[in-house]
Amino acid sequence: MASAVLVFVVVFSATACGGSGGATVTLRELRFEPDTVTIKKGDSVTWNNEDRRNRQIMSGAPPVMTDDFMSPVIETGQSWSHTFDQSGEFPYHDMKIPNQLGTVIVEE
Ligand SMILES: [Cu+2]
Repeated sequence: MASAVLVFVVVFSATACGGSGGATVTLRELRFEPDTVTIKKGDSVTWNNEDRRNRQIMSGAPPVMTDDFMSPVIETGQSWSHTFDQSGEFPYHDMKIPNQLGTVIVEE
């Protein structure tokens, strides 16, 4: 039991240290976790689908869609990343659950 926990911690911190930063959002039942992430310009956000259903991320907050980014359908267990090359505040939603909102804040 203790070794299983240790392996998990090692894998998790190795992932967090990879690349130049960025953030990870977990897609769970009816929510984004966390629903707001802050990154630096040039960093990426990765969405991991741990929900039972397929998900699809699109920029904008309905009814205002934007064309900043849109993922393909992300199946359960899959992930998708997007690199943000411009600073600003980017609201997004789930195409399957339009009232589910998140925000990516990209700092200069
Ligand atoms: Cu949409």
